[in-house]
Amino acid sequence: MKALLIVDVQNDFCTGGALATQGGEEVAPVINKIAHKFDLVVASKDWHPEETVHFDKWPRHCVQGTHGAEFHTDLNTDIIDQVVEKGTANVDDGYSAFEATNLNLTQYLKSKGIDTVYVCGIATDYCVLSTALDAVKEGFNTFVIKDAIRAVNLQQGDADRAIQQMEQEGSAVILSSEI
Ligand code: VGL
Repeated sequence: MKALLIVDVQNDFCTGGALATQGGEEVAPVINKIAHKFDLVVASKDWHPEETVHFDKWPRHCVQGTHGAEFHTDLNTDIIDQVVEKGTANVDDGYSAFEATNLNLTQYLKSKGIDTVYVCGIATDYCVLSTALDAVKEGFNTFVIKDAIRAVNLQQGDADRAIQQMEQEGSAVILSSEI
């Protein structure tokens, strides 16, 4: 059984947002198109408190209950079975969807019989990276969908380095057309 893990397709990571990636919203139509191929669809939200050490490193973004923290309107939310919230603590970054605080993601996926996960969303070099690395560590067969991710790219090449690291640590990187 396989699950799609949609990471942080939220306004603040898309064009015009507080921490915009280039063309972040372009992942949405790709995700909408493939969602029916999965037994389960989980979407994470970066869901920060007003004050967090995370904002010492990053512009304020995805504050709980704000417009910036909502899913981008291009993402069809009808496809989502379960939303998970992460980054909710004020003492850490909470990049990975496996750090969700509203449920234990590993237990939830295993309870649904999921053994394989496909990771997509934003951002390639932070939350997608952490989620894919954790998925492998938690024992899931892990795929990353290369045309359904976008990077922050603080330094040129960050996206490529993240993809290389995901591959080195056990994820397979594929295109949505290969699913
Ligand atoms: C993210 C940078 C800061 C992400 C979150 O969703 O990848 N990146 N906070």
